[in-house]
Parts: sequence; C-alpha cells; structure tokens
Amino acid sequence: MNKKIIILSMCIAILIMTIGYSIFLSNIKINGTANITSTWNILFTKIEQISKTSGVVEKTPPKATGTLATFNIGVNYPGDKIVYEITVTNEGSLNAVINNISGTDTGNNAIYYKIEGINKGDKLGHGESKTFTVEIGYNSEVTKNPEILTSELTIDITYVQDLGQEIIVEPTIITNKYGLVSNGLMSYYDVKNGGSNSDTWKDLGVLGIDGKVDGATLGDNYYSFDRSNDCILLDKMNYPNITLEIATSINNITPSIEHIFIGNFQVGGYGILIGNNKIEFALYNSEKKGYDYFYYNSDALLNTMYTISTSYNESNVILCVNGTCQTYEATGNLGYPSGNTVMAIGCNPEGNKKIAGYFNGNIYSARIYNRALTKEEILVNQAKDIEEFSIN
Ligand SMILES: [Ca+2]
Repeated sequence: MNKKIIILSMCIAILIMTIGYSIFLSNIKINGTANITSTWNILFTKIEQISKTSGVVEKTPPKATGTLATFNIGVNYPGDKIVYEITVTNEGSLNAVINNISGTDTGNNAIYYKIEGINKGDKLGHGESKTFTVEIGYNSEVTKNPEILTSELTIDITYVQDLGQEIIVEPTIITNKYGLVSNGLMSYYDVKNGGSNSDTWKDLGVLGIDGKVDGATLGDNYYSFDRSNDCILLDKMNYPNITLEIATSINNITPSIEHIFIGNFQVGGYGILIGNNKIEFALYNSEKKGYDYFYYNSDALLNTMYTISTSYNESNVILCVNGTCQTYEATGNLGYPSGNTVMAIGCNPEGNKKIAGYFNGNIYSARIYNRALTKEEILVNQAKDIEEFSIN
C-alpha cells in the first residue's frame, strides 16, 4: 500500500482545556482583621484514556497539569474514536460553580468532539472532585479524505465562587471556526465562505457534497432562483433525526403553489418551504401516509432577510425564524423519500432530477445536520446568521 495514502487519511486532534476563575476575586469577603485563609485552587488532577478503537494513535501521552489539560491523537479511519476521562478537583477552601464553558474547534468537520458530564451551572464544593468525559472521533459519515487533516479544540471552563447565585445549567456547545454548532454538521453551504462558482456550491461540511447548480445564478454572496426551473441538487440525505437551516430572502410568492427552500420530499421526506404565504416545515408521516405541516405563525414577507431553522427528533419539531422559535409535538413515523431522491435547494427533487416547487428569491446559506439540534443550539447558529447577514 502506498504510504502517502496512509498519511493523507490521518487526522490529528488536539485538545487544550483550561480552567479560569477570573471574576471570583470580586466576590471574596474579607472580614475584620482576620488573616485571609481562604484559598482558590481548582485544577485538573487526572486525565486517563478509558476506551479507544484500534485506528487511534496517541501521539503524546495526555497531560493534566494544573489548569491545563491536553492530548494529541491521530485517527486513521472513519468511525475511529477515543474517550478520555478527566478529573477536576477543588483543592481550595471555597465552593465553586461553573459560570461558563465555551468550546471552539478549528473547523475540521471530519473530527467531532463530544463532552459529557460537565455543564455550566455545575457546582464543585471545596475538597470535591468531579469527572467528565471527552470523546474525539473521526466522523463515520466521511467518505473521502478531508481537505484539512488537523483539528484543534479549545475548551475554557470558568469557575466562580459559589455564593448561591443563580446560574442556569446549560449544556456545553462546541462551535466550529464559522461560529456554528459542530456536532452533526454534515453539509454546510455559504457562498461568502468561498469555493463556489456558477456550477458548484461548495460543501464546507463533513460530507463534501458540492451542490450541482442547475439554473440558479450566482450573485454576490447568494444564488438567485427565478421560479422557473432553478435548482441546486445535493445528494441522498435520509436521516431519522435532522436539522435543516437556510438563510434566504424571498422575491415573490405565488399563493397557489409551494415554494421549496430545501428538502427531499418526493413521496416521503422532509423540507422547509412556503405554503399559504407561511414558512413551514413539512414532514412525511408514514402512518397517515401524508405530510404533517408545521407553520410559522406570521406570514412570510418579501425582500426580507430570514434565517430559518427546523429540527426533528421523533417527538418534537422546532421551527425558528430570525431568533424566535416555535415547538410542536410530532407524532407518527417519519417516512423517507422514495427511491434515490436527493436533497435539493430551491426545488422539489424526484430521484436526482428537479420537477416542481420552484423558489423565487435568493439563498445565501444552507446547513444539514444528521441530528436534531436543541433550541439553544439553533439559536447559536441563528445568531451567527443574524450577524453575518445583518438580519433585523
Ligand atoms: Ca430559470
């Protein structure tokens, strides 16, 4: 076997995890003339590998030294993963609580990180220890060598003195270099981030499924669709849990027809569209053999910039438009599209052809996740769009 190929298929993941406690000082109370005996000392006391697949190479031993924990691994095959257990100990005399955790990876979507067991709002009393896990893996959906072979994750955990103040417990969300939730981002299209041309909309996500532009016209930072046979065809994406997101502006609506932003619903499937002047998510329900529709409350406006996100997790649908979310119960079974129907932007696909449901407007970006993002995660992505596209 050619050595070059082995090297090319290797991805390196590095984790840098730090503990900070910047604002606790302002909260320490000093009484009278007593000596200050309270101490603040929270550190990583242990990092240990608890499982790994055979394709994972630990390039240096993992290290937990003081407020810094690091590891450096290589993965060879999609599906490879390693799990580390990390212990954090409060060796000081003050009770502490996490008031923030932030994580950013450098944007190699072939590598994912999962952190479990530590959240904003977690308390750590003096003398106590807590363990949590970090899983790093080579995304099993990847079918070709990623363009970037390394990934660096930085996590900052900030503790403050626990004075009984209210800190809402929130899960840790890791974002990529674009400011988007990393975990599960399969395909990501955004003209502004480069690589696209009049034939191809570059996929910046895990799958590397570049969109085949068929009729749509490349503009400044968008593709425009004229409601007459314009479409961008992707590939098959039939996930049982999904999130679809799109940044768009609408030029025109013909009330009697459906205009599709993104979807794969040709006899089964799901997508985001405009129906009866409203933005909606449609999901094929295989029990009732028809679509369930989840409408956003207000009418869609023309020439208005929208970020639209929708997620489905087998019991709920979340639909968010410009930072406002509606949640619906979704019963029944998701029905997949028939045959080899692909995901498409701006039209209804049948197999890998465009047939109907044409859109009239501009599409700036689109994202497909293979899991249902939470409302909190969707709002992180929408905040990114709201800033990028100056949405009011
Ligand atoms: Ca056209």
